[in-house]
Amino acid sequence: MWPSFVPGISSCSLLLGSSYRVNSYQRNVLDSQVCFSNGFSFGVATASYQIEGAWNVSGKGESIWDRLTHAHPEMILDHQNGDVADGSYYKVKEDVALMVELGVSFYRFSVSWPRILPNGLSNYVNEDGVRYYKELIAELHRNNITPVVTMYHWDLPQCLQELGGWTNPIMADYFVDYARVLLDTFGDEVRIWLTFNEPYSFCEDGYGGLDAPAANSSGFEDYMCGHNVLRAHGMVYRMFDNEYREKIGGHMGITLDFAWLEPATTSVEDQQAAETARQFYFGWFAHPIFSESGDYPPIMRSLIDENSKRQGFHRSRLPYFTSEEVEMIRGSYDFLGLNHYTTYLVKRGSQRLNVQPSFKEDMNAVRFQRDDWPKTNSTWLKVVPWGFRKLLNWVRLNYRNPKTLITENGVAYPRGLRDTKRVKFIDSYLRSLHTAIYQDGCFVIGYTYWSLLDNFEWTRGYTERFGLYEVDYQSPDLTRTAKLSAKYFTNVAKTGCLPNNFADYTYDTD
Ligand code: GBH
Repeated sequence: MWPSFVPGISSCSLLLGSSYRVNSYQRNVLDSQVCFSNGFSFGVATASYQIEGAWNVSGKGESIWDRLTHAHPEMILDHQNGDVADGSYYKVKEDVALMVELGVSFYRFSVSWPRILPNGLSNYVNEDGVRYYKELIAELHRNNITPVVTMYHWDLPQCLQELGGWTNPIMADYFVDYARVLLDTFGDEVRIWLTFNEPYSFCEDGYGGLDAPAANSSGFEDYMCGHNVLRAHGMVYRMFDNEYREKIGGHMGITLDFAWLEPATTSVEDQQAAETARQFYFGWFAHPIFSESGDYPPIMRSLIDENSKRQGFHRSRLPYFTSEEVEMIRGSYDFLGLNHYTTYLVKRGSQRLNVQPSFKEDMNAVRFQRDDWPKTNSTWLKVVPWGFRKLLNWVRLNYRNPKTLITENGVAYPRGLRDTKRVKFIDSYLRSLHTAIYQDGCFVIGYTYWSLLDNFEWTRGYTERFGLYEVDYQSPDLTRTAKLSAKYFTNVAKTGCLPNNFADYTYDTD
């Protein structure tokens, strides 16, 4: 799935002639049709806690999401949990068959740390956890689907949270031990690794907010979490580089989420506020790894240092890396995994939260969305396809055009198989992505739809459905049924082209 082409303006020519994928699936290719080049891959994604269920069977340990949903169901919108979820733990063949139907070339899933190491530590490996992921990986290979494996998609072993979780510096060492188990166990069959999914989300929402472990300590614990996660990522990447790459090959990256941040007005003040917000929301994790100079973004460093001082703290609330750590983390990637869903406008100003110091107060900028942007079934997600192109270009210009895999993009709408809105969402975002690649020269090698299946959406429970396949949570076998968007995505994945019209995908009644 790793193309040799280096995109640039000239790669526009790829749109003509020879690099069309021509197969029996392709109908009436017109010259104007929007096509991705041959090397470009399409896939789908999920995450362990959101789909597996089987939360306490066959030796699995408790995770921080098991704990939160059991102890505080009132903190989940529908008071539900991932105990059963989509039952994917029991449906390896069934789920992979859906991917075969879609014609995708890769599957991004995550490994549950407490399923492999029930207590979090590597002195005891749970063999049934190993068996499950081995079966899944083998079934993928049998069907020519490349596994893309995320080591950490938010389900920390509860035992490690008792030690402070990601706020404790020793967590980086324990993550290295866990990663070593994964590389030793699955390294021969997995070539593409992501260390973390969206550190911003789990540090800010988990340690700064009310996602598990719900530490709700923004401006302190979020920064500690980020610091240790960046160290953990760098350490695992260096271990991979020094001890595994030659033996087993492969590629390692990290997935960061980036909602595009557009200035609310053309005023210099708002332009600056938007750029500061980009450095806080995205640069916090991207700058130490992907920038030429490494370390935290200078604006983040100086604002948090100044604020901390003014607030009477003896030291900055944003920890400092040693110069060895800066070097270790700088450049610790083979590719960037990018999650993108939506866009916000930004203006200068305080949130006036009137509380303790916080991440949002530190940046002195406010983020909001326009009421006339199309709504979805997620309060935070409005449909703004042009933001996709803008953020990809910002990444290209700021981080020397890194090789990028879109590891998530998707949308939730109310239950229903005739999901024409989802078809339009995917189509419009893919058009924006296409322009970024073939007109602007952004180096993007693949696109992953979130998600294969409806699933447990964290604090939103089962109220938000992102799947190409609907899951019937009332049926005993958790029946999966293709939505219209699955049919659309099949066509895209198999031809590499976007259909010229939606005639096949829309209904008169819509
Ligand atoms: C992704 O994050 C996750 O990686 C994935 O697990 C998840 O299923 C998918 O989104 C869809 O939700 O509710 O107003 O507090 C995307 C980034 C960051 C978006 C946290 C939602 C919470 C906003 N997410 N954010 S709010």
